[in-house]
Amino acid sequence: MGPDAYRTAGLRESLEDLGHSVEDLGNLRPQGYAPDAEDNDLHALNETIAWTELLTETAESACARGFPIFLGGDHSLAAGTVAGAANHAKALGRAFFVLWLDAHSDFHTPQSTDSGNLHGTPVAYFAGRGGFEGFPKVQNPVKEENICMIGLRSVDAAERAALQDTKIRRHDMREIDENGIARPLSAFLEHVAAQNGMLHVSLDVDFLDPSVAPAVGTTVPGGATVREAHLVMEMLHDCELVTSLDLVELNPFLDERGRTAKLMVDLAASALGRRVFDRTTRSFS
Ligand code: 4U7
Ligand code: MN
Ligand code: MN
Ligand code: MN
Repeated sequence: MGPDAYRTAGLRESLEDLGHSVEDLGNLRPQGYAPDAEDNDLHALNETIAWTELLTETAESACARGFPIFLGGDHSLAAGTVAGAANHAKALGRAFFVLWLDAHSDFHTPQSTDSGNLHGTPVAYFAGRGGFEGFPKVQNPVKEENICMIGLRSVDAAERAALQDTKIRRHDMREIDENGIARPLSAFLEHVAAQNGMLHVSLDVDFLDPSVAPAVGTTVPGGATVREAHLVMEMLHDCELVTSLDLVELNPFLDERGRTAKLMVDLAASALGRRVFDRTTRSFS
């Protein structure tokens, strides 16, 4: 139901108001996957594998057509969208980067997850961690140092242990409270710009504080404010490095008169250029 909630909240109109031409490619649905084995502890394993295959192909071709915005749906979709966007960057000979805006690190493997929820695994998948039997092989794993997580406040012990051995950039809410959100983002964008990279942004609704974005199954208190989130999106537009975007984890059944969907649409509009006043500076340093 997520994609339709974004449509109802006026995603197309918001982007057209900014002068963009918008093509809605409609809803996807994978076909013909087998039922899961009885002894399997992972939720919707075969369906998620089928989604990953379909989305990897779809994302790669969509990246060649324009600036794709992938509407979820749960965050497991990023296994496919990021893998596909990475393939596209590789074909162009460009470096590829991911900004992960989320309360969670989503760095479980199918073996380490306690919940069996595959939406807690996509970063491990596209970073090339093993253990994803049955999933398509990741052709172009995203380099650890090219991944930046902002908004963290719920990281499971197994994820924390695995992340400790990586070069993934991690910024939790405490750091944002102390130093502001612009500082770690600027540092990462400098790094992307230095390599003339292509940047995929994955925005999980639960990056936001549940008081402003209640429509998500995995609320964690202490999230980003409306202004922190808009500032991130405004800086992302100004840097001119973003080439694809996920809007994920919206559950319209949990929304209050569409306000979470509307906020997510407004954030997408900020990322694509909406401003109150023109600014003369386009620098992010
Ligand atoms: B989301 C969790 F245990 N880590 O694995 C898990 F806390 O895409 C949550 O970021 C995963 O919303 C959340 O189930 C996945 C849990
Ligand atoms: Mn997530
Ligand atoms: Mn999350
Ligand atoms: Mn989730």
